[in-house]
Amino acid sequence: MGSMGKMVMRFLQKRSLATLPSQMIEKGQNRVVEASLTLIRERAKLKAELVQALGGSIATTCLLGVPLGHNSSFLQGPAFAPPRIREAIWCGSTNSATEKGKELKDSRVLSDAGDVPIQEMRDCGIEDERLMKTVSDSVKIVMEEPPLRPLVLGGDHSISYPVVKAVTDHLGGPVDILHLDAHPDIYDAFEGNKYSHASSFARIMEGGHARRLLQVGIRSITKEGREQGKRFGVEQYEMHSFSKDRDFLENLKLGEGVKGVYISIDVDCLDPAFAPGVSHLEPGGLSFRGVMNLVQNLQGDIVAADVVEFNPQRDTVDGMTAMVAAKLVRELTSKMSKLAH
Ligand SMILES: [Mn+2]
Repeated sequence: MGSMGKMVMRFLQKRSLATLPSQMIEKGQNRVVEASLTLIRERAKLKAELVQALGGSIATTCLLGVPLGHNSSFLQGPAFAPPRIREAIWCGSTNSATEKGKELKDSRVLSDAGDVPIQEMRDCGIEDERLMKTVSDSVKIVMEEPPLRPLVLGGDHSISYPVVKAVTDHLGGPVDILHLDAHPDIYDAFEGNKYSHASSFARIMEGGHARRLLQVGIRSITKEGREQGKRFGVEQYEMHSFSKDRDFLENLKLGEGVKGVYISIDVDCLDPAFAPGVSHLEPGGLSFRGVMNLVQNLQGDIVAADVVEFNPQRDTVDGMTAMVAAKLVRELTSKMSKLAH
């Protein structure tokens, strides 16, 4: 939808709500937020209890869907991604073992707390500031149930800010972030939106949530992107020099002396040949195996992660990019989850 379309929608939304007394709206909004958080809390509790009943684990990956697409500057399809990714994870065309032998059907390896009901909240007029806070609260709720560690399914990239904020608030200090993306997403604000998917890492760096931010796969960056990168001390690894940086990037050691490592994967870090189902097609990207090498060889304690910007509305008819996003999730799960034995 164009920005004019968005403005008309917001006007209509506001007008229909304007016929209700503001107290009533506020009460309704509080109830919807409470109900959303309660559902995620109960699911997370149940899943953590199941892990304990099965003998426990050191770390269990827990999916949390955030179907939010309206902070995208172009297409909003990522709002529809979480169910498509889940479907592809459990698709019968492949087995449920990860490359290095973890069994995804083992609930101590992979768990699921469901989706944050973004559209339901927007339907009752909840604005971005509260929406983002509810995303943060949902992530915290999952982390309050050890050994669960959140792996968030986006959504557009704007969700990484409230997710990283929740993770570092919960752990009590910053993390190192490995950010794979064609874009640095570090504009101070994009088209006036400070919550834009192109600004999430500006908010993360301003908030002091990352000690180190490594951006890999970058090949669409403006002057402002580079200046903001310098301003925040971001380590930007651009694709034009990837062959030179490759050895270093495929042997990363991160998270020591801080609260751990956060991995944020924008599916458009991949070359469109590997992942056509994204909003911003940017040639010259990483191969799927390139991403696997980065992630699988990384040394560090991964406390949380996200996979964002898969746009099912741009995917091929056979859902190729859904499988790609699902495999990223499967292999991140393999990396994050730790069984006791
Ligand atoms: Mn991107």
